[in-house]
Formats: sequence, C-alpha cells, structure tokens
Amino acid sequence: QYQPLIDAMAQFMDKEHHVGPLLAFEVSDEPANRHEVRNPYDTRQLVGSVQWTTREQAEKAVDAAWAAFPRWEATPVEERALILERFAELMESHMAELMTLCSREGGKLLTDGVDEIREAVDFCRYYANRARELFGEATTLPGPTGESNQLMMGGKGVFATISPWNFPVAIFCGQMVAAAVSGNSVLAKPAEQTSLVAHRVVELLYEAGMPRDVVQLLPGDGPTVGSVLSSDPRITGVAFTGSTDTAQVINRALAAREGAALPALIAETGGLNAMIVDSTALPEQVVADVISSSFQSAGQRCSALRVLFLQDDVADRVIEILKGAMAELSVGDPRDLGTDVGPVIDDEARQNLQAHIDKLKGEGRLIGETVLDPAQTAHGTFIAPTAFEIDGIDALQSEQFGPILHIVRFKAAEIDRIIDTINAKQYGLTFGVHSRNESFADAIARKIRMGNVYVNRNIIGAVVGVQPFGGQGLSGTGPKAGGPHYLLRFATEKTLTINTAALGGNASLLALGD
Ligand code: UN1
Repeated sequence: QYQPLIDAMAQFMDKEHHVGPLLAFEVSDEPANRHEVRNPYDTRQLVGSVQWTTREQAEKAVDAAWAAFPRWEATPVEERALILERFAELMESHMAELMTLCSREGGKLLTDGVDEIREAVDFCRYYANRARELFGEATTLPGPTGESNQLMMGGKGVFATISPWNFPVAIFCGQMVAAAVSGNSVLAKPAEQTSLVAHRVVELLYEAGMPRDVVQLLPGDGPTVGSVLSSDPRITGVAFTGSTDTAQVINRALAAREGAALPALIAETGGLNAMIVDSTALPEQVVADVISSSFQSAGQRCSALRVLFLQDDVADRVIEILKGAMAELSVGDPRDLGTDVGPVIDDEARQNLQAHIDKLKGEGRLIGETVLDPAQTAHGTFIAPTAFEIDGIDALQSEQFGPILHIVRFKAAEIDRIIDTINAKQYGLTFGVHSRNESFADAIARKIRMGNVYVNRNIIGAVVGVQPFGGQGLSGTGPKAGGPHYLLRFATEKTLTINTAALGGNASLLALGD
C-alpha cells in the first residue's frame, strides 16, 4: 500500500529547501546565519539550509505573541479546534511531501514516516475534541442558594514548545497544537536537525487558518533561541521533549527568572527502558518484540528498549534466536521498503554511540551485531544494531539513544531486587514484561514505577488517545501526551462566584462569555 506514496515522493526527492524563521514580522535574508542540512543516509547530499533565529528576533517574537494572546484566547474554542482539524487534513494530503522531508532530513524509514504523520494527525484531532470539552461551556458547580459558581477554563499566555528531532512532525505538532488550542500563543522551536520539515508543517498550519502571530516558528540552537525561551520572564510555560539533562537546564533557567509567573515546565525526557522475560515466555515472540523495541527507528525513540532481563533458563534460547534475527536485519537506505534500520541522526550521535559500543566490545561483552553492507552505509551516519551482555545495570547511567541493546541474566529468586534496582534508577518511561504467568506479570506491572507498561508485546508505538504516553521521575513531569489530562497543563482555571441574591436572582447578567 506504500507504492502510491513512494511514487508521489519522487517529485520532492531532489528539491533543495532554503528556509528561515516564520515570525509575525518580516525577517530579512542573512546568508551568514544559514546552516546546511545534509541527508544522514548520504551526507554528500545537501537537502537545504535553515536560517537560524537571532536573539533579537526571538525577543521580538515574544512581544508579538503577547500582543496576540488576549485576542486568541477570546477566539471561540470551536474556531480554534477547526483550525487543528483543517491542519490535520492538510498534513494527510501532503503526506508524501512530509515523508520525503522526514526521510531526507531525519533519515526516517518510509514506514516510520507514515506512522509519524498519522500520529501528528491523531494529536490534532484528539486535542481538538478534548479542547471542545474543556474550553467550551463553563462548568456550573453546585452551591448554596443565592449564589452561582462556575469554573471557566482559559489559556495561560505564551508557551514555548521545544521539540526533538526523533519525531520531527508528531511531537513537534503535538506540543504546538496542544498549547495553541488551549488558548495560548506559541513560540515553537524545532530541533536543529529537523527544521526543514517543521517549516513546511507550520506553513500548512497557516494555510489551515492559524494566525501568524499566534504560532511562530523559531529555528535555531539552544544557546540562542532556547535560552531566550527559558529565561525571558514573559514566557508562561515551556513544553519540552528531549534529554533529561536539557530539561534540567531549562528547569533551572525558568526557576531563576525574577518576576516571572511560576514556571510551568512540561517535560518528556529520556528513559532506561527495560523488559523482563521469565521462563514461561515464548522465545520467538520475545525476540520479535525485542527487535522492534530496540532497533526500529534505529533505536531513536525515547520509548525504545535498552535493557533486556532474561531469566537464566530461557536466556540461551532467546539469545540464540535474537542473534539470528539481528543477522537478518537490513540496514541502509531509508527510502527502500526492504530496509529495517536506517541511519542515526548525525555524526555526533554516531560517534557517541560508537564510543559506547567500542567500550563494551573492549570489555568482551559483545554477543550479537548486524553486519553492515558498505555499499549501503559508507556515506551515511550508520550504527550497526548491536547487543551486549552485561552483569547488571549499575554502570548504565543514561540512555544510549540508538540501536544498542544490553542483556542481563537473572535467577527467579532475584526478581524483587531487580525491580528495586530498576526503580532506583529513577527513570520511569516504558517497561515490558513477557510471561505467560499472569500473576507474575501482574505483580511486576504493579510494582514497577514506569509511565507505560506493556505486557507480552513490544514497548514502542503508543497510540494517541488509547495509550497516553509519558514518564515519571527523571523521565518527565506528565501529564501524558495523547491523554485526557494533557491540555490541563496549558490552561488556567477561573472560579467565578456570584452573589445572585444581590442581582435579584439574575446571575446571567454577569455570566462570562455573554
Ligand atoms: C519518543 O520517542 O520521544 O511510543 C516518544 C512511541 C511513540 C512515542 C515515543 N508513540 O514509541
């Protein structure tokens, strides 16, 4: 079913894109401030360039966002929601173009590209409907006679959304539209690596009717754009998805602001995601789920599996099948439907992952590795899917954001200690159990402190509205993206209490919204 999309992608394949910020005011072309974008599959290919936002432009964008806020907040929620729905339709009808950008700029496989854009579309529709429920009519609350009580929902002000390169459409859109549909104006900072697709997406958002001062796009780096967005006292809230370390930096910057609203950081960060497999599990199914959890999207999902705990009596069997499956993985061109694993995002990522691999190889820990075909991978930033056996997770401090799996063997009697060790790491994102012993799986699922727990399946691919996604502890603040409470963190609540007796019982005179 991909063939029509592949055909449609052809027309976008060789185009170069030269873009810049999308702000409420004109920005002149500054060649000196342009950054090249290269294809991770073949870094000899120039995909385009991005002009980064300057500090002065970012500050001016905050002015414009504040000026837009009261008008936008007063816009009926139905109108705001309809813009999201039109935007979702436009993304669907531009699927091939957006997928091409995801592939050429972000190294995404076609299948991942389709999932990515569908997820963005789902976010728009889900948040549009949730916004109608939350921001429509005020809720009338019961109270004593002679008094009326109403709870009204509004926006907070100006939100900065700072998003990652691994879901350059889905997460980028999810944060941006959640903030906007809740009545806030938005300054969206895409990841440096994936600004081209973000630019096209925001153009479509404008086409859908979003006013240009309500959502502005500020491509650029952390030290310039990121620092304005986390240190300007006029920023009411920040929605951030990315590394735990960066979230801590943003959190400190927000907290240090004088005279600013108390910070509202919504962070969705990293994990040290584990899966526990006991001796009753089905090895073939375990391996299929481990392969997708660890190596799909080249392991570049915050939900991806990093540590596999195997009960000793099934460990050899699972490892043997896993090695066979890893040998079969085809690593290479993301545009080829036969490819299982594409490149990692850039050379910096490749070097960091390779250093981790070299270290563990040096310790004699390697148990399986996919062999790369130089004809496919020589010009790109590739990392071979690799599995190591380690003694425990003490030495694993933070996640390796790539196709690297660590395996730990355990004995049945050690299970409680293992759960405690995993919980003590304080990363709390995704987690899996494979077991046909229901009470075992259930007990572990209850004890583990994780945001998303999966039993007898893979641990990636949370579906919007069905499996709300997000972690706890070092993995994030909540509320969960794609869940019923997400928009609440972008909103204010106002309780309006009226002494109706004073108005001769006619409270409607004062009811807000009239
Ligand atoms: C992320 O990698 O930042 O469950 C989030 C999943 C996706 C979300 C991943 N829906 O894999």
